[in-house]
Amino acid sequence: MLSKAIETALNNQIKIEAESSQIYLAMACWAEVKGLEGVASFMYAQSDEEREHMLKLVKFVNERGGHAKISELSAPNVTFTSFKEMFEKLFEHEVFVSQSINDLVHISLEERDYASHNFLQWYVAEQIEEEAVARTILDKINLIGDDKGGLYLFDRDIENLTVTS
Ligand code: OFO
Repeated sequence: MLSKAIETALNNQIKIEAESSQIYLAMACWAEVKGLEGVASFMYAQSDEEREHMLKLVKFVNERGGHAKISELSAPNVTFTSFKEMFEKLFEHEVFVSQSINDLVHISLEERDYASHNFLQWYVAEQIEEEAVARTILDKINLIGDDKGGLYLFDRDIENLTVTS
């Protein structure tokens, strides 16, 4: 059985994961209309994964005697000044999500909720991977700079970087 404090915190995370899915869907659309198919499919895949993260939490909350709340979401950014800016935003967002997961882990310990603590370890590991992928992409973008040929190759290769979960 979930305590009120952990249920509220998990519901907050459900909203964050849903918003992450929307944020990356908006990035996918921007990349697609700019003609970068590889980047777009990477972002569509990221968006799908965030929905999976959300659903995993929804089911956990409901199975543990809580009630998962599906709430209104903040609208994501839909335009970016450059691909670099878009991937910087993705990285910053993943760092924010990691912080939120850390806070949740902290609450689960305060509440002595070891089932939730155990469940959350999957998210801790996932965030390490997602931050690492985002960092690798940013390094590549910095290497490319303004080189159009480099951007073409980057767009072709990024699909191999999709995070698996
Ligand atoms: Fe990319 O973050 Fe979910 O967990």
